[in-house]
Amino acid sequence: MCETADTGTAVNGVVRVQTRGSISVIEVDSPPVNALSRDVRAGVSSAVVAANEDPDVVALVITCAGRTWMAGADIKEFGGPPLEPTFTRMIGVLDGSVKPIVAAVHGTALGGGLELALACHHRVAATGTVLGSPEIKLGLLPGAGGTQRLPRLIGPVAALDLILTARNVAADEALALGLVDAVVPSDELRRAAIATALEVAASGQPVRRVRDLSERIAPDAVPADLFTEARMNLSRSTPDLLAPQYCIRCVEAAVTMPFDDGVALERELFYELVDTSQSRALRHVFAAERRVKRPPGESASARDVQAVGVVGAGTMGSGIAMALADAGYRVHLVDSDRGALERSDTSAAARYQRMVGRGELSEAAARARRDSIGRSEELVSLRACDVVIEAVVERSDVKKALLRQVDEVLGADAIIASNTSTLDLDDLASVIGDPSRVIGLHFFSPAHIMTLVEVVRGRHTSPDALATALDMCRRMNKTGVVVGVCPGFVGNRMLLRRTAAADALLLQGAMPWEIDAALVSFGFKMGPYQMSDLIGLDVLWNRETTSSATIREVLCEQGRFGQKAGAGFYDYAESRRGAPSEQVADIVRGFARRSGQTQRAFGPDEIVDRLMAALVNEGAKLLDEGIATRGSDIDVVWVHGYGFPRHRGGPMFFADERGLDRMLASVEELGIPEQEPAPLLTRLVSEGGRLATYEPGVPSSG
Ligand code: T1G
Repeated sequence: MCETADTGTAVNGVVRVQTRGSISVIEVDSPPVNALSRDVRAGVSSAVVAANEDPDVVALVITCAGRTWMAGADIKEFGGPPLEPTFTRMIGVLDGSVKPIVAAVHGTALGGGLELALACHHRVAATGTVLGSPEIKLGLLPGAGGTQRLPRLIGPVAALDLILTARNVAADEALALGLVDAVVPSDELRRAAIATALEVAASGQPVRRVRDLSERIAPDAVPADLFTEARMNLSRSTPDLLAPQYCIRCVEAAVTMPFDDGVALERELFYELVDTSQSRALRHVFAAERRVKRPPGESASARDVQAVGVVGAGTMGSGIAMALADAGYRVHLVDSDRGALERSDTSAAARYQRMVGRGELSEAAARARRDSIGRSEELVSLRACDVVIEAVVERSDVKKALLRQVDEVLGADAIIASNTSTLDLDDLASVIGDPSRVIGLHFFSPAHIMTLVEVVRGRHTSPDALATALDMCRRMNKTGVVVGVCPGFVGNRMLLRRTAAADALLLQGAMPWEIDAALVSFGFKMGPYQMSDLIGLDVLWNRETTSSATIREVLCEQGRFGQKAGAGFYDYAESRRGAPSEQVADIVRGFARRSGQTQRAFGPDEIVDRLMAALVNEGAKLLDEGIATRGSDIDVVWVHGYGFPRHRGGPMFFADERGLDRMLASVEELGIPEQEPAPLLTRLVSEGGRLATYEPGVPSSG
């Protein structure tokens, strides 16, 4: 951490300057992450100019107070007009400095923060610092000279790697790359930066501007196929994303054009990206993911949770136990079936060994992780737990009986969570003496991998139980979204509507593979029928009562249970990916004919409209009912729980982009009785409102 200067002259509300002998120490103090807002840019620019005009100053140090060096541009400024001084102007001031500037970097030096450091002449980093160019995660590119300076400092190969992977580089790798000149203990950072500034000034050498470096970008230093290769990789990995392609153009310009021309191209392409739907969608998701940490309603402090119990050592329970162990909790996994406990331990051990093999864990850490999950057949072992999560079979009678037992075993203030995905949490809570300690934690399978958790707030759930659940999600590196109680909560209730809309299209002339293809080209990893084959068509099928009433029933009656049976909606005999099946086509056509509906072809755009309309309409109903509290929460649920492509922003953001009037028209074409238009959707269409920014009680920006 950077100690905060105890004195100094305020340049403005977020930048102050302290003179240490002949060194001007410029300190940015703009919590929480010293984002490069207009005021920060103005303060730094003025301080650098003043130091250059001060005859007593021989060199400058730029440093930050608080947890981190500047973590990038202020994302809240995007979408509006560029505010003076722009990044270009601020970087130009640093470029114009005739006195050496040393950046004293700590925390997360990201995006524009890294670019500011690159415009300094030397960089000293504290141990533990990470540096990176995450702009493509926001659908952008490093727009303050980063695409031109990085190649000159660390070479175009490393520069492309950093920019296209958006990964964080640890301090020691940064030192090896030449991104920083020294790494020092945190508590010596300011002193070391000042010493560097004095040393460089005393050398009498001209300032070493990164923009003037040329060795790393000399033609013979650049692999001939670097950019062709990079473009080919993108065409395979993220063909739809614009920002990575624009980044390649800029880095290529760094090795083919003069510096200023490269900066001009970078700026032109940056402003082009800022206005794209992809960047607005990615920035929307970024902000929405942070908003979900602050649910509306009474706030409370999270309790200190050390030991967590999990009841049920099946797939979900074991996954939850591993997710908790990964987060450093002591875990007590209970199951009356010793075989289930042993299988759970075996799969955990295998997973940790795989992580050791991948270099993600040391042997010792893997052993400690495995040992942090205690296993027992006795509920009494839960006594010392601060939280207990039940993940037993999805039957109300079984869950209620268990919850009664758990209630007797636990301490009075332990929190009791249910992982139910379909049952009424309030009904389950009714068997607990104090229902305020009951909450839902709907993990998604596999629980140790999927990032979404629907945090179900019951009628009596206390604010501190809610805060504790959200804090646990944060510790598990998961995204907890608070939802209300209803069948399927938010995600699955919307998914059911999308499935119904897809099935309705089958009766009007579409084929399963056409529907899947439309969603895959939209950006999903798979469509509804590919997902059904993966999960298994027989999951909800009843052998006793089946009566060939639906396409799924007929497929199950023919043993076409999906991938596991070698056939489902698709045939898997020839290819693992599955091939359209003539047999299934005949079944679909038969049902369509008997439905008496007009048959016609559907293009991908119309298929997407219909399925999105079903999603969005149900989302609007969830908002109307208060089950979801923000439109952007629903987007987070779908991006994190259902593979909604991030660069599309989530269903609500997508609907706004497509046009709510067009969505409403598609809802009306669904022709599904229980999917009549949601009142909120109709109202927002008439008011010109937006779903993605909708929050009851908060004016929805048009
Ligand atoms: N601008 C404004 N606010 C930001 C911010 C940013 N860049 N980054 C974080 N915040 C807020 C965030 O909204 C939250 O506020 C609080 O800080 C803590 O964030 C010109 C164009 C830095 C690793 O992409 O990756 O520079 O909601 O909960 O988990 O070429 O925030 O509490 O009120 O995430 O400890 C490039 C984005 C921008 C970095 C900290 N930079 N931020 O993680 O805390 S584009 C980024 C992060 C750019 C240049 C280009 C993370 C973090 P609140 P948090 P965290």
